[in-house]
Amino acid sequence: MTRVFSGIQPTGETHLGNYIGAMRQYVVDQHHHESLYCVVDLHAVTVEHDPEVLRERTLQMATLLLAVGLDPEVCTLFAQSHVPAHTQLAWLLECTASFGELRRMTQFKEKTATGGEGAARVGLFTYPVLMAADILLYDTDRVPVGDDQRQHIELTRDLAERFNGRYGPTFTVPSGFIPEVGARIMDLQDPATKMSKSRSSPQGKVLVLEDLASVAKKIKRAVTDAESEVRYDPAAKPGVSNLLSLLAVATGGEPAALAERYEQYGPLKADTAEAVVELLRPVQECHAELSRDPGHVAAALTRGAERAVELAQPVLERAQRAMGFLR
Ligand code: AQP
Repeated sequence: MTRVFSGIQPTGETHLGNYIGAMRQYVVDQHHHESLYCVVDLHAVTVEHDPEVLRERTLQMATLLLAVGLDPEVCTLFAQSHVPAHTQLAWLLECTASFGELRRMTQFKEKTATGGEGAARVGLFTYPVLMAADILLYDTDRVPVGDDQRQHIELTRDLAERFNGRYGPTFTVPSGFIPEVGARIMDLQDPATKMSKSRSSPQGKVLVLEDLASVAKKIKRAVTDAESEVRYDPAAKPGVSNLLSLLAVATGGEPAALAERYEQYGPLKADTAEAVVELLRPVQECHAELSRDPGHVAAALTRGAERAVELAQPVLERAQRAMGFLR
């Protein structure tokens, strides 16, 4: 059976891009493949953080994953730091990766653009290797992610192939699964850039748990362009195309076909706002219910970690033996 793995950080507040680009795929995949989903809390400490907030957000992210539809009886949901094999394998892979290839990671360049490299934590530089370990540890075939993760998936594949070439067949070489529509939800105020937890302004991003009246308002105020033609053309018309993508995801349609139904931006914005509100409403209702019982979520994470350890340990030991460690 195909094995699926994906991770999501408990940093910032989860936005529509995270939901549409990643979480939505998780919910579908869990019913078709053996699926593991991980709240990657170790990745959250590559930048400054508050320990109490990290604890809260790890539980909140797990709660949200259950609210969007993950079923812990069907998939394995766990916190990364509960499975020590992630950091153990990361070291073996750090000794497989080269400085030059990590230096080329665009996210490192972007995230150090303002503060400079000198002050950046070493973990911010090496986290793509930890991400490769997260994935390779489960003999993963398929990794559902948004478009911004392409480079990380390529690195993971390169490291798996290099390790297998040097030390003998050890890792499954995974493929990224990037959805055709919604893989890159754009900032509502700056549609040339992706919706981002850290870089979008409050008006540029819609949060999954945001007040629904505010969601509708933000979508109705989304930046479009000076023309009036409704056409799906992400390069030439990023704002309008972003609205069409949101509408398509929320209604199950196809962006180019939906464009033909509109002659003006106003009705497109109104329909998109309504559709996104209805997409988020059941998630918010379920989240409110689950939040009343944090013990249930914590127990699901504990059970998930037990299962993850069972799967990860043999793969870690396989890699350790291949690399020459006494086992
Ligand atoms: N705008 C987006 N459109 C579609 N998918 C997106 N993802 C992120 N932004 C978009 C996908 O969400 C998943 C979670 O990624 P993560 O845990 O690495 O999230 P993050 O980095 O904390 O979130 P952001 O918004 O990407 O934060 P910034 O920009 O601050 O680093 C991934 O599958 C990702 O592709």
